Amino acid sequence: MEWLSAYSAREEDEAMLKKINPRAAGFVIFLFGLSAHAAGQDRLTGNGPLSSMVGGHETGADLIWGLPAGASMGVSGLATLTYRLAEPFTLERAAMIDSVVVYGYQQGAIEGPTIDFLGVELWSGRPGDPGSTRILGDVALDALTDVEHAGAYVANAGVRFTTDRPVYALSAGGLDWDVPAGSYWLVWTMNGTLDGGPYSPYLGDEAEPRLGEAMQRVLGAWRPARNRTEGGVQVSLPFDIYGVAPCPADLDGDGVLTVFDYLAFFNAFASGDLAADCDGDGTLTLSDFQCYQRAFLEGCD
Ligand SMILES: [Ca+2]
Ligand SMILES: [Ca+2]
Repeated sequence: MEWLSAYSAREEDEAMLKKINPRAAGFVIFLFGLSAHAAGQDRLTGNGPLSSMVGGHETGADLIWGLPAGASMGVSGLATLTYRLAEPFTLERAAMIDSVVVYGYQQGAIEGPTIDFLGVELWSGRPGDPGSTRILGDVALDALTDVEHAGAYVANAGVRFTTDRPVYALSAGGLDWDVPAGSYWLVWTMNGTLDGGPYSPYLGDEAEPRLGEAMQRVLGAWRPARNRTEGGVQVSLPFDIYGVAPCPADLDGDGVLTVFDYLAFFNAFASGDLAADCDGDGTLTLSDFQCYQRAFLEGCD
């Protein structure tokens, strides 16, 4: 199967895809299906990628800038001041959410992680809106089960060498949140042992932040999470949600797997619809064909 690995790079995937007509793509799916292996926890949804400057730091780590120059580098989620952060997400299919991962940093955490508390909740709508309520979880309870360096540093715009703001991936595991398909909001709050923050970095490229819908609760009131304390733009915060969808390949939602699910996948892929982003990396590549074929073969739990 050496020829398969030759097509592992994303650019090559895309170059190859341009040459594939739908009939040939079906054949490719068949071939890739043979090499599929069973998957465990799937990334159900999320926001990202965490860094668009992969390897952009002088150490070779990934880089995240506060943008534009002079803006805040992150958004505070400090639990002791009852700050909270929130991001919306949609589940296309019913799922059991096992864990959520959010990202945080504190300036000066050069000897290891200093964030030691993570509270998470699932909300029915945008926090602060009339009718939006907490469904599951409790931000007052510590749900932090794992802290890992995310391989990225936050820095001021244009700076590539500072290492005093390492970004940590904060996991809240073992949630067992059983939720139907629908739209939700993830709410979280953090504490750390250093002064200042913890802050969540926000998404962006080398020039500007990615506009988003993130919310921040400050002094008891929800407001848009922004890249400046005063003014600025509403940003987008990185997070990942992992779990198991009992019938992940059922794209038309009728509860069984048929050729129409394949057609739905092809149509979504052909039209650039991220419903076909089976591996959840935010782009449509050959990897998504492999992922979908695997999901189809695994069927419904
Ligand atoms: Ca179906
Ligand atoms: Ca993908």
